[in-house]
Amino acid sequence: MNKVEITVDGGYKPSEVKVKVGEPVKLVFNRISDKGCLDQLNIPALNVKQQDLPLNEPQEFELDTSKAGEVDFACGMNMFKGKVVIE
Ligand SMILES: [Cu+2]
Repeated sequence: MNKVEITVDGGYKPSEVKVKVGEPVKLVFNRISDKGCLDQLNIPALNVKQQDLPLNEPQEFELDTSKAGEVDFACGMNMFKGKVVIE
């Protein structure tokens, strides 16, 4: 299982990630600062809604990479955005 780390620090770093179709991937969101309004996470495609991201406690989400496409994610208020491109 490949882990794709996304650091949450006043935004998503990186805000765009590419993975391969069929590659087993876990998204790991690690919030390291209180900047912005990024303490909650939405990943609609994974039914993740208003999920809390505790500071410095990486949260893992298994990604379905069986089909090409894009998986969007955003903060709890849908202000900060990012995406995973499956290709
Ligand atoms: Cu927000």
